[in-house]
Amino acid sequence: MPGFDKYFLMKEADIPAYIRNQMPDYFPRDARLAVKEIGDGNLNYVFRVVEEGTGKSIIVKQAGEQLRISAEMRITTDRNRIESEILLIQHKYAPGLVPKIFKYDTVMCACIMEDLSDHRLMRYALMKHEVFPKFAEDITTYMVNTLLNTTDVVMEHKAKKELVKSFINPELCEITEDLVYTEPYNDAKGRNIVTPENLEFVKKELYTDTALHLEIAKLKFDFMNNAQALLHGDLHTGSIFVKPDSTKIFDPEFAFYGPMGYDIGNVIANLFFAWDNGDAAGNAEFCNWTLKTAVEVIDLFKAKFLAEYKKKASDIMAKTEGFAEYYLDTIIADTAAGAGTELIRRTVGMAQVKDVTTIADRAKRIRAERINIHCAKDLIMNRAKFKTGADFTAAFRRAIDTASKEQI
Ligand code: SR1
Ligand code: MG
Repeated sequence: MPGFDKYFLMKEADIPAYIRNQMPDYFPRDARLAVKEIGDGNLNYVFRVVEEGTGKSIIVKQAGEQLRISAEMRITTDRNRIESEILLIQHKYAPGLVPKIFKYDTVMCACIMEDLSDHRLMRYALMKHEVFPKFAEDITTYMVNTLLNTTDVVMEHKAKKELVKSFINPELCEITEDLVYTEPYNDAKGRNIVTPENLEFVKKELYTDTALHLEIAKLKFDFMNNAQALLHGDLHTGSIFVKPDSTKIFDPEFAFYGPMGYDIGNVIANLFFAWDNGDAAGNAEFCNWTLKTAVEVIDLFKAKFLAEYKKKASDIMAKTEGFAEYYLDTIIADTAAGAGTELIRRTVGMAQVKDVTTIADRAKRIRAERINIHCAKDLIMNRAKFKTGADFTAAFRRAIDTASKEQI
């Protein structure tokens, strides 16, 4: 039996002994444990362990050295430490909105955490056109609390710099720098996935638009250099579990110090992907909910952020009259850009979203992709003009109008 004192990639059969090694008291000594690998992401292995008879359960998540999405891509297994440590911090700032971490193990690069199988992955629930009335409230509480509390506005500056240090995440950031801020505009590594019917459109709108390239270059360098807040770093609807009365945000292995609009923009873009799927199915009621929710996410974030800022700001200059509003304005502009870059990279890049890729009708899929790209360019090129939730959905509606007039 392995001693778990040297890293190896575990299989289902290794997990009962691993749990007994790490958490000997969690299950009775004679418990019969059923294990199933349930990982659905691009990177890691996730094992669900259930005690036969009682149904008591737990999750083991292990980082592999090779990525699931591509065996040629290798990234540090230290990402599991980053994920575990940020979840412990976020649990302090946003209790109830992240899974509980029981233990993490830097040898096997694995963490043991709360099983949230009574929740559903938000992307899949949205693809069934289910709505979650509490989502805007919960996600904005999570974002305001985890982001604002880790900035220089609130934190003592030397303590914040220590956090910046411990969340330096070069390899996962490089994935984002490549997949979000580079390849969608030039296919530099030949990894883009472009729907053939949209190839000419993508060449014109993305590969040869030099004004767009300049704005993306500015955003890429801001992403790499603006250590504003401790981000989740990959806040799409596949990183969120939901049930009607609960929201849990997980999988923050891309965490690092960056511009908070990156996280907020990801949430908005993924609501737009849900709209794409609902539109292709002709579900107007669901589509209205996605846009209403996008409006609420921006407007609630702004209101909660300002209220919390007034209570929590500790830096004497950050308390200068007008600074909070100025700072928030820059965050909303970054949010527009973050939504735009996510819309583009999930439409033409290597890592796409099932909301769009499962649209079976070709014409509807082409239309959805064009809506995303038109909206994205508006959000990026005019980012300083975006102030309210309604501004974001107005851009999306303009994109629908533009795409509807195009020949497909
Ligand atoms: C190579 S990893 C591809 C994507 O999956 C993750 O969830 C991130 O979004 C990353 O960009
Ligand atoms: Mg993930």
